[in-house]
Amino acid sequence: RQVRWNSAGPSQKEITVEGKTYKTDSWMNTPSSILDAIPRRLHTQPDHPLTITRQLIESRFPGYKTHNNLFPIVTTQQNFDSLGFPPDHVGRSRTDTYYVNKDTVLRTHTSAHQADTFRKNEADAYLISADVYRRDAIDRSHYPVFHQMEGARTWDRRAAEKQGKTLAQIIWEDVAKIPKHDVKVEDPNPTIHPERNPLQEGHSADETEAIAAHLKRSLEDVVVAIFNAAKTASDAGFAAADEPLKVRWVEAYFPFTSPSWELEVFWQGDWLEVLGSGIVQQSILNHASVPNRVGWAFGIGLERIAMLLYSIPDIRLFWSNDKRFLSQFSASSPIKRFVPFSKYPACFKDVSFWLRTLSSAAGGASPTPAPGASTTASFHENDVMEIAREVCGDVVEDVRLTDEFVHPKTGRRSMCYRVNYRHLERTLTNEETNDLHEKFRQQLVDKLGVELR
Ligand code: FA5
Ligand code: MG
Repeated sequence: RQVRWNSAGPSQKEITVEGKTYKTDSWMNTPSSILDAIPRRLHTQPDHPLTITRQLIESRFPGYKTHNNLFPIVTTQQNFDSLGFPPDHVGRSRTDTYYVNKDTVLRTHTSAHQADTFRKNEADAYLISADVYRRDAIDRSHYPVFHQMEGARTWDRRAAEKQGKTLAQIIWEDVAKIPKHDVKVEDPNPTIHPERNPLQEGHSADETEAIAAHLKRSLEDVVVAIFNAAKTASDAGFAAADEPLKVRWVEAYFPFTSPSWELEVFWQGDWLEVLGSGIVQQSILNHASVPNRVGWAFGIGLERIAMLLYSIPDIRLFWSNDKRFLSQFSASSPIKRFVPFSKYPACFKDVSFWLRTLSSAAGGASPTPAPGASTTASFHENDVMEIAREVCGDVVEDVRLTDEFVHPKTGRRSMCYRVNYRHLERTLTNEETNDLHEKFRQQLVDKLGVELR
């Protein structure tokens, strides 16, 4: 075990993760099950589908400096401040982010390393692949630990000057070097827009258009490469519909890029977001002591790409040590579609409860309270999700809110969640599921102070 809880005196608590020790405080909300995931580093495990996916993407970015081993515990400065997140941004909330202490978090995205990597100034371009951590919903495409690859490409104005060219000229020349494709791309929004996407200070319109073109062509090339790899797979799921690949660029917002876009791929009848990207805010490069550089960055979800590539139906499978899963992937042979082992039966169980109220303690419900008479204590669904993960581990496939109402007289709020229990590797017994569900219900009471109905 690489994660250790140390007890140093009655009020002092610390944790040690891979030899690094952190003091915890009242901000600490990271359960040991999450800390235990840190040493796994799935994206570097030989023949793991996330490793193969990472390598496939890396192969489309020759010359980019790769980082695959950056430590996941970072400061709030790295994860948020260095990227221009405002102090009240929801991403900073303890309901969304795993804290170790007030100033220390498990990185929520690979962008946490952007400023430091720019500051190192080792290369014009880099790729960072890493595990990231978010308190989030539970379903087949969300898991509290997943993997991202961050990429960035910058150009140095002084290098252009030396060559006697404009920066835009140099970038357009680089755009021309990116492999061409004939995939249909929807991209209706103008790069520059007076309100939504005004030019960044110091950037010319031509530079901005050139950087945007380089970013978009580079990432389209990745998606086309993934699609082609999936197509050559026998009976490929991604290409199974025999439909041509369709992608589109959608305007997005990130505090650290402007303009910003998400790339979506049409898959199984729906648009699926695969990455976020944009032109790097000049202030970030300036603060990183490379004010002469301009460029773009992206962050892509490796699980999402691997699920497309192999037709992997459930994100929990990436964590499986079952040979029936792992033996299906090999870095040295062509991509083959994942053959699911038989799907074991699902078991649905509901839990309904009243939320804790702030005024109900004082004598309970009054005879004729006005609607909203009692104030509901703060409640966040991610806490329910986490308790489900803590109690049930990967046996829980899905947790969904199925009903919610406010009592007309007491003003109390009731919630009903439906939990789908399903083991990936075997059939659960009734007893096991009942046991898990009972523990889950009890933990909701103990940790959230709800009243079961
Ligand atoms: C970000 O994390 C930004 N840091 C991306 C970025 C980097 C933008 C650099 C601009 C410049 P977002 O939260 O949308 O953005 O996540 C990026 C990608 O990670 C998503 O498109 C998706 O592919 C993947 N992703 C996000 N949340 C999850 C999740 N819970 N499970 C699996 N994949 C996820
Ligand atoms: Mg997004």
